[in-house]
Amino acid sequence: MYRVDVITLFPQIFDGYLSQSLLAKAIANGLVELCVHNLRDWSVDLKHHKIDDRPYGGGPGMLICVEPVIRCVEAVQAMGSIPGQVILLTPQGEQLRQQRVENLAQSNRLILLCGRYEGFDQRVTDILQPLELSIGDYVLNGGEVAAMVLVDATVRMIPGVLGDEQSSWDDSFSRGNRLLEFPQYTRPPEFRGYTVPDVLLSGNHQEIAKWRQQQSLAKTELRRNDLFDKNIGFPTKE
Ligand code: 6GU
Repeated sequence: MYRVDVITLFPQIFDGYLSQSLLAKAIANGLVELCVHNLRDWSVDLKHHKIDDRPYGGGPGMLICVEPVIRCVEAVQAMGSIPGQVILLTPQGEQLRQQRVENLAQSNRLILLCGRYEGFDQRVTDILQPLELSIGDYVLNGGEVAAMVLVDATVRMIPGVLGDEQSSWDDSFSRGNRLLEFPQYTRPPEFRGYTVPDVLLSGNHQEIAKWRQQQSLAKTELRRNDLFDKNIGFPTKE
């Protein structure tokens, strides 16, 4: 059983995502357990359930206080048999790539801390020493969407979640493949003058495989030449 805990100030954001088919099925099949926790429940301010405050030294925005976060993470860790890998979603983190996703899918428990842009008191990271992850070089209003991206990418790599296990390892960006995908077609053979390439209708499997490989290579070279030469977790070009 793979367990994911999400700590957020906006737990409702995850409702729709949790009922999404692949994840819902993985949960129903007992492969994954996903628990969402409201950080506000661990506020030390009993009256207003406040969890943020103004930064020392001044500046705009509010920071999430260290105490409710640590109390919450410790309580959530105690809910499972292992403490799990704590992950802080922040635009200042390591950019998420497939290699990291595959590595996280081999863990058994993740605890995802969703921040807001102004962020947390520095002592949250000092104490928890979380793995800090970002999903790209743009700013989101909070870590929730990034957490969903991480869960989505990770859960599909857990054995048994996808019908055909091979299919996740064949994807673009997977360890087994470093090329973009070739174009695919289904019926009808012609629509508004747009036709299916003849080779795909030829029945010649060797030629089809060759064509697909060429298409993948050409598309990757054109769109993502960086995949060939940057160290982003792919095997190097032959
Ligand atoms: Cl993880 N959080 C926020 N707030 N913005 C982001 C991000 C995370 N990753 C990219 N942008």
